[in-house]
Amino acid sequence: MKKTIFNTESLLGIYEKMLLLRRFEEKAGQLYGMGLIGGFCHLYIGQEAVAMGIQYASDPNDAIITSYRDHGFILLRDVSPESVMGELMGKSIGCSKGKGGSMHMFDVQKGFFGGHGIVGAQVPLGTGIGFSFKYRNQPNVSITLFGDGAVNQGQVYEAFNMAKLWNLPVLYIIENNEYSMGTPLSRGCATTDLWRRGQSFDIPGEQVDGMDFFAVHDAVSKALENIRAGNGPMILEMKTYRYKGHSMSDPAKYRTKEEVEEFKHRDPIDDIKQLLISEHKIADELLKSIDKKIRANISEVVTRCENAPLPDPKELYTDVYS
Ligand SMILES: Cc1ncc(C[n+]2csc(CCOP(=O)(O)OP(=O)(O)O)c2C)c(N)n1
Ligand SMILES: [Mg+2]
Repeated sequence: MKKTIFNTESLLGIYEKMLLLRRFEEKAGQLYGMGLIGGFCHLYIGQEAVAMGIQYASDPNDAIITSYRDHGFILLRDVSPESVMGELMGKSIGCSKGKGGSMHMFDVQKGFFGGHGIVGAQVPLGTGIGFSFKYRNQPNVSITLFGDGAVNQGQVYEAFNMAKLWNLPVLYIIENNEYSMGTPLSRGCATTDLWRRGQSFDIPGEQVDGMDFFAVHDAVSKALENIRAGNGPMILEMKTYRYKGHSMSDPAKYRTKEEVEEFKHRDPIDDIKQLLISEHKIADELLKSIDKKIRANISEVVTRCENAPLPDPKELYTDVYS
């Protein structure tokens, strides 16, 4: 892959961001266990290369819309960890004023359109965002993410049809982490080459190693360029893996230890770390100090969130319709 286009400074920045996602999620899991986060909560641990590769390849004015596994995406849109953690903890300082929680993160000013709990529902919404870009002659792309469990939903194909018919600037990204809750891909999907799911609409697709930041960055950069040139929608299937269970209530006993270990050997953050050490001659001490700084920042964020107020009961009646 094109590792050479990244200099030491940019790689360090990428490493720091990916590690922030990882440590943030670990802390969220811990707080959930302590009862400080309630409701549903789905962690992004293991899949960081996908969000980071997309973020690095896209323009801040491109839109991102995804499922409930959304913490990493909103953090990478430069929404503050305090605003995201505050939302998880149901506090008024949260990005959705503490009323959305884990599955409903939002910051439209930063181009992040959620956080959606209904499997597949974000696909027509993301297609609509693509329509609005085209209608307003904006040169942007709607990056619409969904999981391997969403690919059999009818509304996905209704959206594909319209996107191709109207030549909309939408990049569909399937995060294929091999499981839909406890159901492995092959048990729920008649065809498992998900990148081919747009074929009958003439939407080109490609499979990408979603554990490799460089592969994701490369594929998304090319796809965005192609879509911006007016060539209509595309599909990228990211082969990725989640290290934790589906949600906080899932001990993930449906997977073998060996399978999980195999993917842990391909940890996307370790990959960048090894590259920094071996090719960019970065000292392990520097990387450790980055980790320490991230952990300390997150701890401070949590303290501030613990001290922040809950939403006012009157807020029950605001933001219900937009
Ligand atoms: C329409 C609908 N059906 C079922 C559910 C219950 N459900 C929540 S998550 C999920 C699995 C989705 O898996 P996938 O799309 O692969 O995403 P992942 O959790 O792996 O990121 C299901 C079936 C739901 N939220 N919405
Ligand atoms: Mg899945």
